[in-house]
Amino acid sequence: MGSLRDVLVPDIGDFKNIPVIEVLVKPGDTVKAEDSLITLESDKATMEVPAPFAGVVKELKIKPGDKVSEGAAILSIEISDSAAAPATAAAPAAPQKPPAVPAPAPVAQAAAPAAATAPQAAVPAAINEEGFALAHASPSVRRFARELGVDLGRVKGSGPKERILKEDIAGFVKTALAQPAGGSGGGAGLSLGLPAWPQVDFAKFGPVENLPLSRIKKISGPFLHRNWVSIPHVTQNDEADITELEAFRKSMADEAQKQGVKLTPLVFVMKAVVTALKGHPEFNSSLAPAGDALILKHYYHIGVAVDTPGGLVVPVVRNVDQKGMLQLAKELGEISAKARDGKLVPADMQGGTFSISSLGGIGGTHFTPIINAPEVAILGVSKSSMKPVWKDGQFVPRLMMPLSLSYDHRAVDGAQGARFITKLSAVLSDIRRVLL
Ligand code: CAO
Repeated sequence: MGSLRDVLVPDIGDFKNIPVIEVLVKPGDTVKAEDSLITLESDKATMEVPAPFAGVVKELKIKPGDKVSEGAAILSIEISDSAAAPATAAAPAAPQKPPAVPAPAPVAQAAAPAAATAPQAAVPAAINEEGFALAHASPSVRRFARELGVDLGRVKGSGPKERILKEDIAGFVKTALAQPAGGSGGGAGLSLGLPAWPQVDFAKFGPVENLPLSRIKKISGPFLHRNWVSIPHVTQNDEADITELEAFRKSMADEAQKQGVKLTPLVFVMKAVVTALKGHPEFNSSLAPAGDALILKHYYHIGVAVDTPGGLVVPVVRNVDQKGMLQLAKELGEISAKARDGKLVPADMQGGTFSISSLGGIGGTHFTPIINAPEVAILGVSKSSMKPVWKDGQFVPRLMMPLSLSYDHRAVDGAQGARFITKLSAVLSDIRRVLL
């Protein structure tokens, strides 16, 4: 049987009646000298009271919310007789400074310079020191955050006055780990060093309603996010003069209809894209896993973004180079109907080498399509409109189709991007070029 000793609140400077915000131990816990026992928090600082000696916690004499000053008994610790030093054997009856109490470590809560935070070993690069220093958290919570490499500046506190608790850090890490690669919102912040996602109670500002994301959106969102943040996109815009093409398309409409297909501008764009890809094979490629080579593909499978009631899907039309316009129109009609009916199987969406996203049937001018990895480029098509174009010394009305080419700058240089879109425009301006 060892001896019981009270641990008292040590000299904490001029502070009096400081609230206890955390009790970090419970009866039965074995503590080592300098292990944190409780956390006190004044208006200006948060500090932890460490154990002055090792032993087993017997009885707590305070609870969170109590207010304490120097000399107040915090808890009693049983020290084994062999461990007790003769000079400190008797527990003081009256408040006094406990023997050999290490000074509590205050942590400033505002405007603290980064260097004010104590433990600096192995700080993960993603931690923003300034945000970490300013975060409202006790030293033990700070230590815990350091151990896990969590930037406190990005954790929302659920304690009183939004103080960050251990559970908040655990929750933050769990959320981040639950994110697919790249994550979303706050999760991505963990790996990208971004500030936490704003947590706003929108209902405070007006009526709101919760609309769950569709299954497709839930699945595709993280992939879109990954592609957007991990591929250095460049979007090159242009306008193709499709006046002649449109005249030809309209002249073919009846014939197409007789065959039960709808010959839309997109079919011509698909064919023109393949001609441009053949002249610029790096656009029909993927980066090798090591990032040191392009895998050029000698087949032309074009993914087409289809807007369905459930969300966006990208089925693939295969061997576009080997098919005529009417055949492509038929396949496009079939695959987009299958997509809208929610009947696509994974194989329908695999093996694409380049994608097209056409919003031409809806409207808008240019937009930035997101590359469909592991492809390296995607073409966005917007709604054609009549425009005055300067030609042969005068303005003439021409039907112009807006094009937006996003490409992965790791795989394709800007000059190549400009050449590709110029070639594509030229082919669309004179569709006979697909024959060359
Ligand atoms: N300029 C002007 N009109 C165009 C056009 C363009 N660039 N592209 C199509 N049109 C016209 C068509 O000629 C058709 O006109 P009519 O009804 O008068 O014949 C109309 O727009 C509708 O075309 P469509 O949508 O039926 O056919 P499509 O071949 O152009 O496109 C498909 C097929 C499946 C790609 C399309 O229906 C679709 O889903 N588009 C949306 C794709 C999308 O959401 N992309 C965004 C991805 S990023 O979130």
